[in-house]
Amino acid sequence: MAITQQTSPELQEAQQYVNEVYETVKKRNPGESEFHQAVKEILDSLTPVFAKNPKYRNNAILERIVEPERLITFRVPWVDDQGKVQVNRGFRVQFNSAIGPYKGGLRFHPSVNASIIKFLGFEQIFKNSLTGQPIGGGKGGSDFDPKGKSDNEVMKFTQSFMTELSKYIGPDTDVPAGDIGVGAREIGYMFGQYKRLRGGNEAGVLTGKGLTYGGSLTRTEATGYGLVYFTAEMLKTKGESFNGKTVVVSGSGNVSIYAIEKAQELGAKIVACSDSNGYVYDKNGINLATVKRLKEVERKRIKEYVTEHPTAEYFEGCENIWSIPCDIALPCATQNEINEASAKKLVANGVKFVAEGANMPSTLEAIDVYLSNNVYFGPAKAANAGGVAVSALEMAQNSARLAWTFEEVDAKLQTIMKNIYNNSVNAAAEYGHAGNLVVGSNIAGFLKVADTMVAHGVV
Ligand code: NDP
Ligand code: 2IT
Repeated sequence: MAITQQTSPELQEAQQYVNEVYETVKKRNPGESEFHQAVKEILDSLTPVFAKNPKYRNNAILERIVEPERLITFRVPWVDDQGKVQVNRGFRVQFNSAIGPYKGGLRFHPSVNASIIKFLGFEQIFKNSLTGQPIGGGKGGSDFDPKGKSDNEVMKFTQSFMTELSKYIGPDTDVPAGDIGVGAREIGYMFGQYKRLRGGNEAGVLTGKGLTYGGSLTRTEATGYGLVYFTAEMLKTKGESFNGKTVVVSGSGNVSIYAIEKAQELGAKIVACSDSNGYVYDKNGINLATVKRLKEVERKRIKEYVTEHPTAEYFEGCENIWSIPCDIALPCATQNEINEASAKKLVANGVKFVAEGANMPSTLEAIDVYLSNNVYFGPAKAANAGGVAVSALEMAQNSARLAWTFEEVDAKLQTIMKNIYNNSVNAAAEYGHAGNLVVGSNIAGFLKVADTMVAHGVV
């Protein structure tokens, strides 16, 4: 991504240094394209920091930060409903603990491998730093596919997964949560198994818990609401608001549903959402109650939506959702769901704002298309940080053994999203890239972790 213009010898030297580190990452982590992509985006953004502050280079912060403190992989054997033994692979990357316990979700999806877990864990370091909360970066998951599995099979798998994972986590060391394929049901089974193994009630070991056993109000809504709060700040900067805007939201899971809910509340019309099979276009505006029932209660496919809303249309495949004209695009499904061609379609149809609810949903080429076409772009690390921010608030409530109201947590979430936005805007301006939230959020997230690593010495 050609973010940095080489205008001074210091910048050129910094760019060369960053390129060398990036080449080493590629060599050390062969074939891990998603991890390479996440590292490239951040390293390019950090070039102005290295040009200005030699202390980070002198302390080899970059060389250290791209290497996980630890990557754990493990066998997850379980017995399916037919009595057959199944084997999945489990992961936990404990990437960086400079500013707090490792914190990050667990993803259950057949595509999960070391590259996916490392890209997510690496991004989480900077995202968590941006929240202003004391949390380090981690991520985990498995190539287990919850789709089509019975409740009993999901329970058997998650119990086996937790039996091994429990050796490495704890309220002050590493605190997992949900991500794709891991919601309230899975967190419940995992918490039950952890409690059984440990014999105590360490509420703060997982977040996203149910409200009856230490969960925080607003955590379910936090990522989607936070995304909309962040996007509202972007709109405000340009003298606009959600009111009357046409919005496309991809996905129909946790992040999408609550992004749709808050954007609708602010007066926007959401005309499309999707799942991994295809997308629904409803020119009258998506009926969220139907999506919630189909996805949260019945665990059905999004194509069922059109049987209840015959004026809506269903299209197989995900890519063409980005050819629907809109003012605001909120990708909330998965990594690399918007490529260069899709970004060009969005631009051709007049999109003005793109903000990422999913992690790394835009390819590097897609980001270049936004930046060079005056689309105001809110990158994932900043825009979707509301989920993990409220997870940190859940940990705080668990430590204090009390529970805040929905309004209290929601108010804190709004403040956090505003702070992330302002800190990103300010860092971008300070380092010569005014208006570029990719550069701004990467630098703002990096500095706090890097300064702490310098303070801690070579560890
Ligand atoms: P869910 O499992 O609740 O929903 C995921 C949604 O994305 C589903 O609609 C799913 O469709 C769709 N999807 C998943 N994989 C693909 C794929 N390969 N191609 C197309 N669509 C796909 O997960 P979340 O809503 O929690 O997560 C969505 C994104 O947000 C992820 O990138 C996650 O990392 C990120 N995120 C989540 C946070 C959270 O708090 N949950 C916090 C910050 C970011 P289907 O049902 O067909 O699989
Ligand atoms: O990507 C993410 O930030 C999450 N899946 C949420 C992590 C968390 O610990 O709440």
